[in-house]
Amino acid sequence: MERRPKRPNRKAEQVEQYSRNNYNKPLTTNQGINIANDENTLKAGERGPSLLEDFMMREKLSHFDRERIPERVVHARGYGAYGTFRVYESQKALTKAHFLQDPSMETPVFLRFSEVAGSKGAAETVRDVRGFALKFYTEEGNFDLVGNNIPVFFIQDGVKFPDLIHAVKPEPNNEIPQASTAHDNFWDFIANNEESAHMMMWIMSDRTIPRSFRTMEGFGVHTFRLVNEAGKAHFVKFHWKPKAGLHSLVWDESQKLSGVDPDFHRRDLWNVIEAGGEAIWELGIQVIEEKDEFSFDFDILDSTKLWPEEEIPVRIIGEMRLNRNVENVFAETEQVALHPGNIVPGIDFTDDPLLQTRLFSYTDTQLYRVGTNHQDLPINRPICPFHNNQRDGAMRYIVDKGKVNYHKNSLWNNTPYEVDPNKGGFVTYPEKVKGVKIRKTAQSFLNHYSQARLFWNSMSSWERDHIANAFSFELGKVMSKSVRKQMINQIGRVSTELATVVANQIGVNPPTTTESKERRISPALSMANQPETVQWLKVGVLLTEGFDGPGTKRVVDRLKSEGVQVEYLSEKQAKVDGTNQISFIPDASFLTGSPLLYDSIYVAGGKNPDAYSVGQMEYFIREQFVHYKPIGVAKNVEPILMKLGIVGKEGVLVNQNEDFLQNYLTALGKQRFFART
Ligand code: HDE
Repeated sequence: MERRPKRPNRKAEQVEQYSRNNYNKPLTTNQGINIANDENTLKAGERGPSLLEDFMMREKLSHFDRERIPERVVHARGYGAYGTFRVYESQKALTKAHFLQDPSMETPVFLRFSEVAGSKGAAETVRDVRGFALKFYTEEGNFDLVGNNIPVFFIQDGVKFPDLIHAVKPEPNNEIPQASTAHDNFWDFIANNEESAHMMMWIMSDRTIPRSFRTMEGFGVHTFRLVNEAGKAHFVKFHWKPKAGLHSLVWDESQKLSGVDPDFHRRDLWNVIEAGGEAIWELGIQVIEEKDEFSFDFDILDSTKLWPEEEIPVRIIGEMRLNRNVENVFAETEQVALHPGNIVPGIDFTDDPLLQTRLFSYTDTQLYRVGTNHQDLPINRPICPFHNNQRDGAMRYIVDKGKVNYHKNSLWNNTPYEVDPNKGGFVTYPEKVKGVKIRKTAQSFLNHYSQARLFWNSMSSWERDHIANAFSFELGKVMSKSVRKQMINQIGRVSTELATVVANQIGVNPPTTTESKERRISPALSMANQPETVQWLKVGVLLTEGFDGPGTKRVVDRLKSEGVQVEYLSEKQAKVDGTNQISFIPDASFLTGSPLLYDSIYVAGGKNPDAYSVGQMEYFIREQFVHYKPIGVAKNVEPILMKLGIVGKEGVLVNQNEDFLQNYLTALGKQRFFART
């Protein structure tokens, strides 16, 4: 086969060719003229007026005036990083996709995470679905897997997407609320579009307030096809399983974090990568044989349904590691043009009506948002050569040589030539289609409540509490009494118990609808019981003058040796001295730091701390406690625990014996103690 040569890190090398380093260079105009004075416009006399002939000022300002491109109509707030993907073993039996054949081959990737509803500058920890959009730069061209952190979607047919998004976004008359679904229009849409029932359960779960991009699952959502060399196809769903486990914030924390650090998620990813770490996911696939297309009690082409993992197991087939930050967020993350229609030989679409519409929308939006030649930009270029007769257009970058720009031709021996399918030319899977032209939802798409109920059945008790609270918050913000009532009836079709709790909370009558009869559970849907890991968790160590030097150092050293990120906090950002000549320089003061920024705190305290410091230690401990986080304190800080009435509570540990360090690490690994409720 005419496979292209293997070259790892080709994307990094490619982007480097287009990169520029301005450090220690003379300041020039875009025409290369050295600039002698960048602080004053050219004026007639010292006190003006300014002169139009000032080409330096004109160039600088008119470029500035055009610095923005339209933000994405959805997923405007996003953050990306580069990495690599490697398959564990050849998937030859399922697909001929080149990047899924050879375990020794690393395929460069770029991943953009995003929040759907908010504008480009919205806070990151809001309750929202997260985008999980990946570009694989394969040797056979770009494959984009543009997914979300939730496996199902609100609607079944893409023609309803503008309605959904209009309803989600701030209301048009007053542009309120920003980056939040807690308003009338959104819940009016949900109440009146029954197909959203399953998704509504997911978005009210903790999945929509992730702790970190690194602790989210990713899903391709749609059913795709994998096609092997012999032309045999299988239906497939793609899953990304985070190595750091699946973890979320709690609602109170996520709301406060929106103020304390609106960049909480990007800061986390950036810092971990800058510190030499990696964000790691495994790629899993669920596979269904073509002959089994109709063997399930849901339609496999319906994007509001998942394939229960207990019924159709997820096979882990590879690993992705994000390990390189971008150099320039605009040039790379903002201009990246992701598109679920970018596929490579061995992968193909299905008739999922949501996917089919997306195939139109993404090219269209990139043409508007980035421009005709968006594919030429460094972030979007394939790493393999690409040749065709497409020419010109705004901002054409490639200089195509020669006089032939059409197919077929004889002057250039009919090149660029079509590639034989046996040598890598893309052939669409020859799916048989037949039917009358019709605008209608398939009968098999009409059961909207079984899987919504399956999700509810599969939740642990604390997850159920969080869902009930989330509904109560969101619907409590709905002004229209009619929409509130409609929503209670809608939730009532999933669970009478849930609807009744929420109804009680928001002051409307219990549901009059009947709940789904589905009684199955799918343990894979619950976030409880995650593998315990402490790597990259962030612990804040609170110190005041005269803290126990050796004891604190022992704790810090052990945490660091386990891969925990440690930061010191104190009253001021100046050196704090402990006993035995041990001192630390705080990373933050009580003023610039916040308990919300840490997965746990260790309060070392000090000798006779002043009232302000004691108050701050109390505040940090209380916030950590109500957010269910593990807390470690030195023996002399125990009185604060007593005052707060939390001595001996789960995950609250005092450094008073040999076992403390191990117990504290175990508590850190558990991350949250929801039993405290
Ligand atoms: Fe998108 N979506 N979408 N979407 N989507 C966009 O493309 C659209 C859908 C998703 O980081 C837009 O470049 C339609 C499902 C992500 O750059 C736009 C429909 C899923 C991103 C668009 C859907 C997604 C987008 C806006 C219904 C999960 C961000 C800017 C048929 C599988 C990608 C852009 C990035 C972005 C249209 C539904 C995920 C307008 C019409 C389902 C992660 O083209």
